[in-house]
Amino acid sequence: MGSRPVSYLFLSVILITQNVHETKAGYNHNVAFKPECERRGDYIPSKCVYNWTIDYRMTGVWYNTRRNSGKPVFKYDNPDQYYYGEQSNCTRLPMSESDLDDVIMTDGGYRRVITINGQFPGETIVAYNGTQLIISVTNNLEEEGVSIHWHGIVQRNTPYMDGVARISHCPINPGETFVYRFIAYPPGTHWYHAHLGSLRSDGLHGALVVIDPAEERTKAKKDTDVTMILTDWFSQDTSTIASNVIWELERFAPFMQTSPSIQGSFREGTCFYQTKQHDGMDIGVWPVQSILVNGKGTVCNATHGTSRYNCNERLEEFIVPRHKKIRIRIINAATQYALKVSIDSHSMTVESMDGNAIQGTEVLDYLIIHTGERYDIEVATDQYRQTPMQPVNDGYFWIRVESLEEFDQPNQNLRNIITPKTGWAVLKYEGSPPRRKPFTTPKQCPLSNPCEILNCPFREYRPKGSNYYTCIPISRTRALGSLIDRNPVPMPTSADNFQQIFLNFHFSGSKALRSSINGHLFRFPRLPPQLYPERDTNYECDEPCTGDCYCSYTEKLKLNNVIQLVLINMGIGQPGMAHPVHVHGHHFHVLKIGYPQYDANFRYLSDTDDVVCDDPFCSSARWNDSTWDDYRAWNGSLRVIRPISDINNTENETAEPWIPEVNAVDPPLKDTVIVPVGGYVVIRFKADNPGWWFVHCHLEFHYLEGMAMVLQEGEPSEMPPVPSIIPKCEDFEMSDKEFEDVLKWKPKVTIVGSSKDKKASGAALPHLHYFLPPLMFAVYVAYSW
Ligand SMILES: *[C@@H]1O[C@H](CO)[C@@H](O)[C@H](O)[C@H]1NC(C)=O
Ligand SMILES: *[C@@H]1O[C@H](CO)[C@@H](O)[C@H](O)[C@H]1NC(C)=O
Ligand SMILES: *[C@@H]1O[C@H](CO)[C@@H](O)[C@H](O)[C@H]1NC(C)=O
Ligand SMILES: *[C@@H]1O[C@H](CO)[C@@H](O)[C@H](O)[C@H]1NC(C)=O
Ligand SMILES: *[C@@H]1O[C@H](CO)[C@@H](O)[C@H](O)[C@H]1NC(C)=O
Ligand SMILES: *[C@@H]1O[C@H](CO)[C@@H](O)[C@H](O)[C@H]1NC(C)=O
Ligand SMILES: *[C@@H]1O[C@H](CO)[C@@H](O)[C@H](O)[C@H]1NC(C)=O
Ligand SMILES: *[C@@H]1O[C@H](CO)[C@@H](O)[C@H](O)[C@H]1NC(C)=O
Ligand SMILES: [Cu+2]
Repeated sequence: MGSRPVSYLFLSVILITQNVHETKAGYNHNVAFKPECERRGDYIPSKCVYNWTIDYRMTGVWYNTRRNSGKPVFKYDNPDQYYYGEQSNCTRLPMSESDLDDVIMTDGGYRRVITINGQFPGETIVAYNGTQLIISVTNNLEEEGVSIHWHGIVQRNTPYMDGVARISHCPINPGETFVYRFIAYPPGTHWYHAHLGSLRSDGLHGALVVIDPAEERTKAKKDTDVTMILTDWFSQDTSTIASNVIWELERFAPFMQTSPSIQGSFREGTCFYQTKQHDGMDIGVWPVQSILVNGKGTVCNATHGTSRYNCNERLEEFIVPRHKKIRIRIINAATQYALKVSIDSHSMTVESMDGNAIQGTEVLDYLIIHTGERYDIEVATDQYRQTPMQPVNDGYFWIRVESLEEFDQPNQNLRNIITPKTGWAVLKYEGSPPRRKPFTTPKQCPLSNPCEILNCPFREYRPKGSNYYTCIPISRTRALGSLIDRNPVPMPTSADNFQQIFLNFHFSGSKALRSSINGHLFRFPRLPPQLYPERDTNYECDEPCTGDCYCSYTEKLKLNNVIQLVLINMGIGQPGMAHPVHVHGHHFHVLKIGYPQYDANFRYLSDTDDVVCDDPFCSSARWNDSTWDDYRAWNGSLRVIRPISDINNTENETAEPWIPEVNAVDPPLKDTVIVPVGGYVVIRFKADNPGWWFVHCHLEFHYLEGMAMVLQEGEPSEMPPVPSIIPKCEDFEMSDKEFEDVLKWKPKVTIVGSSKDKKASGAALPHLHYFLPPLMFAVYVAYSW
C-alpha cells in the first residue's frame, strides 16, 4: 500500500433526502445539534410534529419516487465506478458520487430494508427536554404490524405510548396511522426502534436526542455534535434468521466468509462454530456479515487499501474542526453483537451513558457498547503525527468498530484466535486534503501504559501479544452530582417499602436450552395489559417454575416502593452469553456489578459465590449471605463509614452491614446494562411510574425466543387512564346462535319510488372526507433527481 492519493474514495457527508422535508433537519449528523423546532430567546417550543411513513426499500437501489421507479446500482468494468441500470432501455450509466448519496448502500449488498420516509437509519429527532413530541406513524407495509418504542424516554403518564406492541398498545396494522404523543424527557442521547418481532434489526431505528436547554448556555455545548449509530448487518431478513436459529441452522449460515455477491443460500460444508469472547463465553448466534456505521460499511477490509469489485467503500466520514473538543453520541442498534469502538491516535472521555451524565474523568482507549446502550464521548481533535504513512496535515483517522470475537469453537482450549469482525468509519479533520483514506494503525497498549476499556462483559482482559488492557466496569463510574441531586438513590426506610427481586437471564429448559428469565419463556398476554388494566390478560405461569414455563411472566411492584432488581446470569446451560438487559419506563441506578470466578487467563470458571441457586437452572436465587437481604445493608452511605482500607475488618459487620463495592451514593444511571456470565448486577429505582413495563434482553434473538417479562407497576386503579379512543385488539369468535342469526338476515326489499326510502338513503350518505383525518394519507417523500 503506497501513499498514492486514493481518488476513488470520495466520501460525501451530505445525506439522503436532507432537503426533501421542510419540517425537519433530516438525518443530519454533522452539525451541532439544533432541535427541529427552534426556540427564540427563552421560548421553548411546546410541540414538535413529525410525519413518518414506514416502507420497504431495497439496499443498493437508486429510487425515483416521482416516477415510481428504482435503478439498481453496481460496479462493472472499473472497481472505482458505480453504475445504475436504466430500465427504460436496459443500459448502464455511470453514477456520480452525489447521486450515490441518495442510495441506501449498507455494505454494498442487496436486501430488503424497512425504512422511515425512505431512510435507513431513520432521521435523527432532536428536541428540547419537556417538549411534546407528536409523531405520526403510517404503516405502509403489506403484511407486518408496526410499533415504535422510544428507548430512554420514561413515558410518565403515557405508558400506552411506550410502543411495545402487545404490551403497551396494539400493533399498527398495515394501512393504519398511529400518532404517538409524549414528552421528550429525560434529556440525553436516546433512540427509537420498532418493538414488534424483529423489524428493528431490518432497519426501523434511529436516534432521538433530548437536549437540556440549560446545557446550551454552558460550555457543555459542543461545536460539533454528531450521532454514530452502529449495527451488525446480514444479507437476510432478521425474521428468516430468527426462524433458522430455532432449528439450529446457524451451522450452515449462508454467507460465511463470502462476499455479498454469493450470498443467499446454504452451502454444503460451510459450518459456523459459534465464536467466543475473552472469557470463553458465546457471542452472536449467527455470524455477522458486516458492521455498519450510520448505515454504511463494507464486507471487505477497508484498511487494506485495494479497491475491488465486490467492496463497497462508501464509508461514513465525520468531518470535524481541528483543535476542538467534539462530541460523538454512539448508539448500538445491533441485532446481537457487542461492539468495541476506538479511534486511532485518539483517546476519549465518556460524558454520559444512556443519556445520564457521569463525572467525565475516565480517559479511555476503547469503549464496549452493547445493543441498546448509548455513550456520549468527548474527543479532542489535536492529534498530528508526522510519519511516512501519516504526513503532516493529513488529518484522517480510522474509527474502528470491532466485535468481541476471539476464539472459535473447534479448538476447545480456546487457543484458536480469530480476527474480529470489523466496521470502519473515518474521522477527518477540516482542511485536510480531499479524498484520502486514513493510514493510521490500531492502538498500542504497552505494559507501561495499558489501554483502558470501559464496559467489558467480563472482569478483565489478559495481555495479548505486547498489548495490555484494563477493564473499567461501568459500576466504577460516578454520576454527575447535579444528576444525583435530581435523581437521588432511593433509600428504603423500612423493610415494607423495599422489594428485592432476583431475575435470572439465562438459557433453560429440559428439551432444549431456550432464552428465559427465571426459567420462564415469555409468551405475550392475550391482549395488551396496558389497554385492559382490569382484565386478566396473562397466560398464567406454573409456580414454582423450574425452567420450562411458557407464560406471560409478570412481577408486581407496589407503587412507591424502592425496587432492587438483582439481575443474574447463572445456572447450568453454560457456556452462556452476557445479556444486555433493558428495563422500560425507568432509568435505574447501578449499585454493583458482581463477577464470576475466572482462571489465570480470565476464562470463566464458575458462577459467583455471592448468589445461591435453589435449583440447577437457577430459576430462583437468593444472597449467600442472608444479611444482604436487609434493606439497610444496601445503604450506600455506609460505604463512606467503612473505607476500603478497612475491608477485612468484620468486627461491626452485623451492626453495620457492609457489602463490598456497592455504591449507593453516586452510582451511574442507565436503562440498559450488561449482565456478565456467572455474575450479577444490582439495580435500583423507585416505583413511581405506574404502568406495564417490559423488561428484556436486548439481543434480538433472545427477546424473540422468550427472554422477556413484564413489571406491573401499581394496581390498575393507580394507573394513568388510557384514552378511550385508543384502538383495541381483541380475539373474536361467533357462537352457533350468533351465526344462525347471521344466516337469517335478508336484504331489504326496496320499493322503487318510495319517498321514505329516498330520504333514508340520502341520510345514509355521509360526507366521507370529513371523517378521514389528513393523517390517513400516506406521505411519500419526493426525491429530486
Ligand atoms: C403529514 O404529511 C401530509 C402530506 O405531506 C400532510 O397532509 C399532513 O398534514 C401531515 N401531517 C402532519 C401531522 O404533519
Ligand atoms: C438509455 O436511456 C437513457 C435515459 O433516458 C439515456 O440517457 C441513454 O442515452 C439511453 N441509452 C441508449 C443506448 O439508448
Ligand atoms: C426536563 O423536563 C421535565 C419536565 O418534563 C422537568 O421536570 C425537568 O426539570 C427538566 N429538566 C431536566 C434537566 O430534567
Ligand atoms: C486488514 O488488513 C490489514 C493489512 O493486511 C491487516 O493487518 C488487518 O489485520 C486486517 N484487519 C481485519 C479486521 O481483517
Ligand atoms: C443510611 O445511612 C445514613 C448514614 O449513616 C443514615 O443517615 C440513614 O438513616 C441510613 N438510612 C437507612 C434507611 O438506614
Ligand atoms: C457462600 O459463601 C461461602 C463463603 O464465601 C462459600 O464458601 C460458599 O461456597 C458460598 N456458597 C455458594 C453456594 O456459593
Ligand atoms: C484483606 O485480606 C486479604 C486476605 O487475607 C488480603 O489479601 C488483603 O490484602 C487484605 N486487604 C486489606 C485492605 O488489608
Ligand atoms: C465498632 O463500633 C463501635 C461502636 O460504634 C466503634 O466504637 C468501634 O470503633 C467500631 N470498630 C471498628 C473496628 O470499626
Ligand atoms: Cu440475551
